[in-house]
Amino acid sequence: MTALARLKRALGIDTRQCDYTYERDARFGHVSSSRVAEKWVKTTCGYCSVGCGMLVGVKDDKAVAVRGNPEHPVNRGKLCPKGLSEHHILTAPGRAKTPLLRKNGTLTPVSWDEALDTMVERFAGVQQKYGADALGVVGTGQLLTEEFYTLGKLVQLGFRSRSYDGNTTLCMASAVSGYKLSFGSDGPPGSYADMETADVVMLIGANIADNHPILCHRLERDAERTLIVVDPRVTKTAMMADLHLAVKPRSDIALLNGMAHVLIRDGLIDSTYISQYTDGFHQYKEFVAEYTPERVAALTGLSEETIVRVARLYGKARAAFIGWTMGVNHSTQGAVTVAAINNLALITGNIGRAGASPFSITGQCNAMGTRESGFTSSLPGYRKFEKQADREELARLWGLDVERIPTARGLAYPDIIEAAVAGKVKALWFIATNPAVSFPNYSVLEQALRSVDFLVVQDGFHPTPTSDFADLVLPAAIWGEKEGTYTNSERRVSKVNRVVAAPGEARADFDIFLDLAERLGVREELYPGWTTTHDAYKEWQRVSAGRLCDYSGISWEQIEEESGVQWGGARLYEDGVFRHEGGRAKLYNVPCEPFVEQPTSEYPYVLNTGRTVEHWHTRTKTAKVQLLDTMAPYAWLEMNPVDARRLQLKPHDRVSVISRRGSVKNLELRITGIVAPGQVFMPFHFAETNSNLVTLGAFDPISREPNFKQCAVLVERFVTK
Ligand SMILES: Nc1nc2c(c(=O)[nH]1)N[C@H]1C(S)=C(S)[C@@H](COP(=O)(O)OP(=O)(O)OC[C@H]3O[C@@H](n4cnc5c(=O)[nH]c(N)nc54)[C@H](O)[C@@H]3O)O[C@H]1N2
Ligand SMILES: Nc1nc2c(c(=O)[nH]1)N[C@H]1C(S)=C(S)[C@@H](COP(=O)(O)OP(=O)(O)OC[C@H]3O[C@@H](n4cnc5c(=O)[nH]c(N)nc54)[C@H](O)[C@@H]3O)O[C@H]1N2
Ligand code: SF4
Ligand SMILES: [Mo]
Repeated sequence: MTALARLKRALGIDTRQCDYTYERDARFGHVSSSRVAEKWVKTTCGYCSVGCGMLVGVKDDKAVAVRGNPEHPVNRGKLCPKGLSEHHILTAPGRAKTPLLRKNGTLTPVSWDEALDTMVERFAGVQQKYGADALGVVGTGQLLTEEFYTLGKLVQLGFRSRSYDGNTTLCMASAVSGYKLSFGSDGPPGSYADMETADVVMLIGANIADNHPILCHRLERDAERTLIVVDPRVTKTAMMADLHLAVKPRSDIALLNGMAHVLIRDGLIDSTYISQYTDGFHQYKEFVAEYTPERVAALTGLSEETIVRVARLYGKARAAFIGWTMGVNHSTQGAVTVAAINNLALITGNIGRAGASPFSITGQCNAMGTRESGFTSSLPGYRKFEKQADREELARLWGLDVERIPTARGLAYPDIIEAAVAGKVKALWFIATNPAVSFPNYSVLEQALRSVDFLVVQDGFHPTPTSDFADLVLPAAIWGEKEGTYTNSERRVSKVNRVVAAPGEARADFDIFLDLAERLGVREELYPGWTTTHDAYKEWQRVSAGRLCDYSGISWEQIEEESGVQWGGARLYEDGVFRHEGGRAKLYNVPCEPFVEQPTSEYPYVLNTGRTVEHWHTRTKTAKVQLLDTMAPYAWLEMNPVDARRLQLKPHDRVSVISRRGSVKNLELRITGIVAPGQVFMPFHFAETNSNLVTLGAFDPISREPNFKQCAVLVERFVTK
């Protein structure tokens, strides 16, 4: 036994777990007794949608350590660097601790009473003058399900505004729309376990090694399984693959259609499944006939042999799994690319069986919770705004007049921003999102923030690049300071528990919402007798009963006992009954189109943006965790050696990235074969070198998701003036 293992055993720590705090201390030869926990609180990680179970060590009412929960079915005791250091976030500097109202140009501390009375009054003023939809509200995928459910009712039924959406439109909207197109409803059909069972796993635009690290354990090298990764970059995930397909940007649809062409040509389809459970095969077959390997090779940059080989691998698999993330969703063709993925699964019967699923890996810890309960792109419980029966059912469940329930979704996030610029939305309320860093084409966003009459930012931290613009800052409790549930990518509902008290006067978002309802005079009507998030959960159970996302049989107690319960069981659509009228899935003809802003001689490079393992989005949290921030303290630009040579640039040179919309100055250059010639990549995490100064305001016509992954840029040496 190693010294470290002995030390861990002496401290009562399971040696199979990797606990950063103790490992580091052990290396320095001492264990600080101030970090030895008195108790361990069971909870779920608050970063990504993998949804790892963890235990947070508490001493003297402070979070002092984190361990993976060995009993949790998702992570089996393991955690990634962000999870392992998550307790530090609960003592991080920079928290918002008191409400702040702008008075004579300065954000000034005020009481909660003054803050919320002012907010209700200013919103009412705007709505009386410009109409109910002049209030725009943008939520997040990072609250508790109980909070989303409460907020949706507050915005749509209390404030009566339909201009309501979430940062999830920057993220999962294309997956939601694609599932609706193919299957008639949102809802990822498979489970993580399917990645282990499948004999072919294809990941498209998903860099799980950086962004869902604990999922990598499902794909540990196995002679029985072929891992195919489709990504223009040689990511860490591509390096894990048996076959990496470095496709040209946005040629995924051509690849998928080309695979379908080969599958049909070579008889590798499941004709029984197609005829029993799908519509549209005849026209689809004619359509993909044009996607010959030769044509697809030209579109994707892959060889004809590779296209045929991948199609045959997929078609001959006993069970094949396709996972995707933002390399698919972040596109003006995101929703239809998802439909093209679903097409492949349907024609081969790779759905509703162990190992066989088209599977959108979600992003934020509770992106799923908001999709199901949020009241943004659909009514709670995946009900449809346009369906009379759905509205009537909800009205009955809520004891409300059916006229109160909107008959169509309101503006999506980018359209709320546009409406603010156009002077139609006159008040904005952002909850747990930081658009000044995360929204594309910053200059338009800034105009929106500056042109509204009243801007409220509700965040756990202040200042943030967005809260700097606010007229009112509401300080919120964050993960670790409140109780409720998150639902992960595989539909697993897990419990999130309170570890410590929120700092200063910060309050849980849930309590802020109820207080606002009280001031609006709708608390008893919308939330009868509610005091805790458990009350919200119990109502959500009743409202979701009988729906695809049915929580009615999943009690908090059961979730705690079983370390998470999947709604819908291990997989959906086992019976082949889909959610379209008539119960059949639909096949779509999806043409492959060039991306919106093609490179030119003036702007010759395609800029790709994304993530790195150490940081979370806009770094309001991870910049304050020293361990993470010292590993990746600033942004960089990846460029291929061929291009660097042409521009006479050397490694570590300082460069600027310039587009038609703006420029990012003074980035470190990394010269690397990770990116192909003609392409460059930068992370979007860093406010000080904000990639969204240059990105494009182009959105998917169906999902309204931004095209974050391709725009045309020029790269120049940065010179200090
Ligand atoms: N460490 C960390 N983990 C995270 C997050 C984080 O901020 N940090 N955020 C979470 C969230 S909200 C999300 S949504 C997920 C995102 O997880 P991912 O989607 O894995 O993250 P990205 O880096 O945005 O993009 C993934 C890949 O898409 C590729 N791509 C770009 N263009 C194309 C294309 O045309 N075709 C294909 N096939 N691929 C393309 C990029 O090269 C990139 O490697 O991560 C979650 N996990
Ligand atoms: N260029 C480019 N831009 C992108 C992307 C990209 O790949 N490229 N990815 C996009 C994607 S997929 C996403 S999901 C978005 C993410 O973009 P954002 O949503 O803007 O990112 P976060 O930094 O997670 O912002 C969450 C905010 O909520 C606060 N917060 C955390 N917990 C709580 C809480 O419990 N209550 C409250 N009230 N506040 C809380 C945090 O302090 C933080 O300020 O970025 C998008 N933007
Ligand atoms: S993989 Fe995701 S859920 Fe798991 S520890 Fe890391 S950030 Fe948390
Ligand atoms: Mo996301």
